[in-house]
Amino acid sequence: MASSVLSIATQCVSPNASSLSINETHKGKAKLGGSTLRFSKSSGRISMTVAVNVSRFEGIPMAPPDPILGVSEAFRADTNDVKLNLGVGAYRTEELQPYVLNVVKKAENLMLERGDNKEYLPIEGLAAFNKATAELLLGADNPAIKEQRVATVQGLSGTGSLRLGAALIERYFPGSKVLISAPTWGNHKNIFNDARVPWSEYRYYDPRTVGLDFEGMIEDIKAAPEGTFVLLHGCAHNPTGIDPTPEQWEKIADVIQQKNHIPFFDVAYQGFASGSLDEDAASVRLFVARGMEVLVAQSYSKNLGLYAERIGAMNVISSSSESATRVKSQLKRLARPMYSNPPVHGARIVANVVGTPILFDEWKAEMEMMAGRIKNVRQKLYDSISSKDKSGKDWSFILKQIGMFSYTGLNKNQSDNMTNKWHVYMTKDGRISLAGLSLAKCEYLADAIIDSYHNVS
Ligand code: PLA
Repeated sequence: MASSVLSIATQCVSPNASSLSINETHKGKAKLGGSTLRFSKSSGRISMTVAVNVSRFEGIPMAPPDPILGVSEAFRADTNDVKLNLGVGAYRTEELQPYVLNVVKKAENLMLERGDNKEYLPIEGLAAFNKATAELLLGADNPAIKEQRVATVQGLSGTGSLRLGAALIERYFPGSKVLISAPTWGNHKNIFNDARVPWSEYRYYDPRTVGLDFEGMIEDIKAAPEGTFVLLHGCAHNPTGIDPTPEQWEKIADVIQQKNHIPFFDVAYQGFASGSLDEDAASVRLFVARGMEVLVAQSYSKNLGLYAERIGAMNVISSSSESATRVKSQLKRLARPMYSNPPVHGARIVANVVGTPILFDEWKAEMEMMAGRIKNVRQKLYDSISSKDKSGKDWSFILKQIGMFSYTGLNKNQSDNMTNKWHVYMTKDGRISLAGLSLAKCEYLADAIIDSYHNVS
């Protein structure tokens, strides 16, 4: 335990008042309850201090629990058997168990057989991974790759890659703002705040239509000062599950191009929205095909189930290979003092899966299986709610949303009721992760939602 020193006496009236010898400098110590008295004396002056057990960190307040990962902590503490964790977006099997993809196990076996070493990676990460990840994102025959206009640096999954992108903006675009959707994944604001990049919001979700506020989105992007970074969810918008249509993406690209803005894509669910890697990357590819310069953060947490491996990438697609080379050098410069170089294990898994045709095909099948299971529970949840709820409320938005989540429209009190009464753990913005739901639990969840929606204001 650290002690802090409280000075209780600095001077004695007479040197003789002290029981300590006064002829020399003297230091002593005595116990008083839980505290320690320290004496020191020199030149006839005795000072006595008390070390009390008070932390030097007394001034640091308690942080609130994380709005998403804190939900998992609360879930773990609940001892009721009916509990259901629909907080974090992590895929579970129908038995509600975590799932390690078969292709991941196969890739890991390959790695063991080869006896890969544990040397440091270069600052930019594993070359085979960086190549694979850019190709997966843009398509292997994309001219931007052929012309070497893509700067790719392996990142610490989606979050770390976004953070690296934010650091690049902070350093080389001082004062520039990032526009983020309202609402968005909660951590986006933290990432830009911590990187000291100012941000504001553009309209995205319309609670009246439970759909996209497309007009509002376009107006807000138009109104932003030229050269603003616009953060876009590549697919499966989190938390709303509402994506622009291909026609709307074209219009979004038009405005961003007209205003000379810089699109910054967060691609955390490639393959998980539609089940197709190519379809889910269509938004990014559309911007790149127009010759626009684009930032893209990628994550393999969801589509390869590599949550804990922290594997992703930061890509900057530039208009020239020279500037891509310079940007890459600066991304490395930013990474070096932050975490030096990234971890190798997940990078090797991705490189092996993407680079081995048999594994690649198997991965696509497993991804379709996962996306399919989520679609099935989405349908079953909708069927259960709409057959049980006789109020006439239209629940069809559940079916219109895509990806891992359903944005239920439940407010904070109603979400609290879901947890406190029904042991259903979810974020307070009304988002539920369908990836954590089984067909067997849909009826129960439907009862919980109907009760919370109708009986709690
Ligand atoms: N971007 C978006 C839009 C996300 O939803 C998430 C994860 C990430 C990036 C980052 O994930 P990564 O760092 O693991 O690659 N969102 C989760 C988990 C699944 C979380 O909050 O960290 C979620 O429950 O929203």
